[in-house]
Amino acid sequence: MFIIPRIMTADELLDMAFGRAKKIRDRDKKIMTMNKIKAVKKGLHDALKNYVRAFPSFDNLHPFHYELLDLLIGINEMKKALASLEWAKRKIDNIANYGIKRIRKEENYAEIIKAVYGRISSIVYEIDDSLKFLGDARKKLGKIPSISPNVPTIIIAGYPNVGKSSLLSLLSTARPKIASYPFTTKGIIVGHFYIERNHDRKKVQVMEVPGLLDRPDKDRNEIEKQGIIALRYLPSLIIFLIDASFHCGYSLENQLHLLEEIKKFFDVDIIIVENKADISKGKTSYFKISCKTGEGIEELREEIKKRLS
Ligand SMILES: Nc1nc2c(ncn2[C@@H]2O[C@H](COP(=O)(O)OP(=O)(O)OP(=O)(O)O)[C@@H](O)[C@H]2O)c(=O)[nH]1
Ligand SMILES: [Mg+2]
Repeated sequence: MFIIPRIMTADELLDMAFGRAKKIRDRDKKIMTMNKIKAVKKGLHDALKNYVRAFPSFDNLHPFHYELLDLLIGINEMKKALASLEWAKRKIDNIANYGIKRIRKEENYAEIIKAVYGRISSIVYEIDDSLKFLGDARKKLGKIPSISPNVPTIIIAGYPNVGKSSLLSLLSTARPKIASYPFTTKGIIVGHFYIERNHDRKKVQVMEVPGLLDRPDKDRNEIEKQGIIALRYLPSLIIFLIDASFHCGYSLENQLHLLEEIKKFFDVDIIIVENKADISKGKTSYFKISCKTGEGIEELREEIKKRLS
């Protein structure tokens, strides 16, 4: 989704740039010194420019991605780090250009190039923290699943351990980890399926958001907050999954309270589905499925088609 080149540290950038300069030879000392400075300038300039260009332009992001990046990385911090790369690029250009100008007029090439290298190194070291921050940001960006905010989206929400991943893998292409403990899913997971009707194929995005507990937003951790951001910006339909068998470890009352909160805060069509019908013995009057036996899954698929058309 966000493809960013590996970001070098200050040491690596300097090694790269000085390494290129080292290879430059010329019988004319003056020309050689100028070309070495030019090579250092170009190496650093191009690398920094590529880094800045590779990051998305934050103000044009869809609000879902904007808020997600802000939560996971921090938009202001990224902007500041990118601005410091821009600053360094300009500084390096100026230092190099000034050095070249001096070489044209003066004879002490060795002294000038030493001074230029020294000043450039200290500029690059000044942005080392920004480079490291952006390197970490790149790793986090690489883990964000590819989500199109403009494709119809179904969000599977509910308490931890109720079977959201199990349902996601039955309905879509996604193959999330399923386990008998809560908070198995630690980020947003996306799968797809197609609704076919009269030669028409409509792509639908199905998304599991990490298990939400019934608690105020300020108490929610980073993992839960990702789910709230998705619920705020993406769904055409919410499947609220309930486990009335107590197998998940949470009471039905708490789960239904969370459902009420979601209804209150998000103005989206909701299908309430009771999962684990194979063991819950039909405790509620909601739509019943079992991800284990497959009971109710086809009917749910039909209901989804109806609601999305
Ligand atoms: N008996 C029974 N067990 C089920 C059913 N659906 C899921 N499970 C089990 O319930 C447990 C939790 O399933 P997951 O699909 O990982 O639940 P989840 O809601 O994604 O959980 P988190 O990601 O941790 O919030 C696993 O042990 C599943 O095998 C079902 O219909 N019947
Ligand atoms: Mg899960």
